[in-house]
Amino acid sequence: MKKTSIRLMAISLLVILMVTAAGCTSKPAEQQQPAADSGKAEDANLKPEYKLTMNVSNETIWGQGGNKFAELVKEYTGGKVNVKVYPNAMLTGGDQMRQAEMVQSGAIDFMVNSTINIAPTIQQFDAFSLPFLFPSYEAVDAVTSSPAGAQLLAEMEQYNMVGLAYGENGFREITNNKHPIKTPDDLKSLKIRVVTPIYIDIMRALGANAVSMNWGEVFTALQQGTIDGQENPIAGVIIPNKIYEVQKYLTNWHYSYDALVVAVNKDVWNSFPADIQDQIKKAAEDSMAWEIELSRKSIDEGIQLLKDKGVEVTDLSPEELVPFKEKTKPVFDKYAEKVGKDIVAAFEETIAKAAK
Ligand code: X2X
Repeated sequence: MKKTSIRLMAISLLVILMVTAAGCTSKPAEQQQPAADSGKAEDANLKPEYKLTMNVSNETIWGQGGNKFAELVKEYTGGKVNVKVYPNAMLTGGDQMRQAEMVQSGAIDFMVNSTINIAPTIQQFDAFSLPFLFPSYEAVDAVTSSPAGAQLLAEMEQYNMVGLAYGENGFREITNNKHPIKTPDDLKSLKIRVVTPIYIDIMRALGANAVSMNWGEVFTALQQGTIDGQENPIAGVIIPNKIYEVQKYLTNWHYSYDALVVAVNKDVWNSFPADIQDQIKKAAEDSMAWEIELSRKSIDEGIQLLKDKGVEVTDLSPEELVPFKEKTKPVFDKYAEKVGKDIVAAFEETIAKAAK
């Protein structure tokens, strides 16, 4: 072996020894933390961006609420937590029922999601969808601010999520392109798009032909006549999505209420120091209070706009609603069983008290 090769080998060996030795002299943990601007070591755990999913566009009232939440999180945390809003269920490729599941797994950090879309993951949330359960906004508010409402949010922890606040998608009204709906008979054989099993059962109980479809496909399906109708809140969803361009008739029947929930993956939540948790919780509460107010104050204006656009609006009296309630009662009972009778009883009790 030549002298130069031996010298090279010796140098390599020395370099290896030096690198290994450097690796072994580890510094104390706190010295390894990158210096955070704020000087708080715990903030170093924050991610540069947190993903938030919602099913609808930024223009909907729900969408505006989601964006308000992101804005307030930034403001209240002094810019430390940056939530990026992904609308139109784009993070789940339009699959609206998978959003909650992805927050559960941690693939998505936050959601502003409706109880309809959460129910496939946490069945108890079907409690909100029970047909004709809520007679008024007062009843809704009584429930969301009741111990039973809080218990449902707390239930999310069993599914690796933390529920932060309720918002509002709204009372769901039905639209179609064939004729006014005044009695259950008018629904016979109409092809109505819905989302989850409880709604499929409700529509079938009323004689309609129910079709489950992701929201992102609904406008085109209505336009092309693949379906005759759909049901959604007027101000929150129907107007911002210009559903009036492809639907001639709307019936105000308030048959089902859809709440929103702001929630976060539990591991993400636990990664936040207590002060940031408080700020995020407050951002959820304040943004949703703002969103609920906007949703309600836009209804009258929304109905007027529909009429101006040529939609025939039908209001049903309490008497006219009776046959709809009767026909859907078996569906109510079936899902009350699935949801848990305790929750439903607590909801009903709260609603009865609110009516007094
Ligand atoms: O898909 C719907 O109908 C919508 C937009 O209301 C929900 O996400 C439940």
